[in-house]
Amino acid sequence: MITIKRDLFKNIVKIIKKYDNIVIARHIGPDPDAIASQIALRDSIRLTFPDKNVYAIGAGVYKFRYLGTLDKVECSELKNVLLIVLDVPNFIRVDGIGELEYDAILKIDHHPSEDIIGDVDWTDVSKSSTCEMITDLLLDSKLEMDTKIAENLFIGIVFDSDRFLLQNTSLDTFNTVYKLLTVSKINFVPLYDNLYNRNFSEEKFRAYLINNLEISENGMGFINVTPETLEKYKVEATAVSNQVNNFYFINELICWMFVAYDEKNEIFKVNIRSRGPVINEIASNYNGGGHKYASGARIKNPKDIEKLRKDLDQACYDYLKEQEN
Ligand SMILES: [Mn+2]
Repeated sequence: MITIKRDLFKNIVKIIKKYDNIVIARHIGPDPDAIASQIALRDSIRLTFPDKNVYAIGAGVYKFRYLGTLDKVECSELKNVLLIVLDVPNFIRVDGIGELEYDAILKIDHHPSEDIIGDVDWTDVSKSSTCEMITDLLLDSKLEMDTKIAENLFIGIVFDSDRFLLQNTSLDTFNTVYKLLTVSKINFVPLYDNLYNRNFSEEKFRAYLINNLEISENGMGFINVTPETLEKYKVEATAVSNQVNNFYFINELICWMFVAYDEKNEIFKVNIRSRGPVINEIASNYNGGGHKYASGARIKNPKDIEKLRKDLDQACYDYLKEQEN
């Protein structure tokens, strides 16, 4: 096992070494794991190989600006590019590579694999986060790490594992974090401020969700938040997805589906979490996917929202029946 990993890390460093132009991309609608892994790996490659041009691309998110700045680069002008894809398994959800011509792909991801297959490919669904994987890589290869890189990696792991609460947290996660903290000596408690500080308006919005969530007798929670409601609570559509992890450990909820209409892209954004049935296969029928118990979907037709809701309710029903036996 250890040798396999050593070979893998060697191959990752080898392909990075081979290219002078490197573009690092991740998924649309990024979360802290996506952006932190991207910026941490970019900064590490820059630190290790100062002569390389390394860019972290994709739309920036204002509230994650503490992680660092992304690069504005004219992709169509780059030649001989290594594309590094992080935290996303399918081309359709990669942000900002439309104009890019690349010669090879290095993929590092913890989602079930889809159509992106890297020339060097490290896909491991047992990992809590892409940041956990990048941490392993940096700790066990010649790629360098400084304080800011370590802080970003820590934030990404904490976010994606929801403070080590979620099922994706493993002994490996703790082992990696232990090593990360030991080597980097970062002061990690203050880092929680950026992740968890919020406005009171968001808490009021959470109260709205709690008061208006419909729960079926099978333990399926559902809410469709209208643009008017978002306006009333002075929150963005992203506030809906930000809240979805706050509904774990509620006895009456097995699975929950939050919907918000994204006016800019004219699409319903759906976030699903489960403590019972596997949901990513169901989500994949609705232009979605993700992890076994944490998935999303992007839906055009409102009728599909009801269909998906029914499918998830049925999955909860089946799950409960199975538990009885
Ligand atoms: Mn992730």
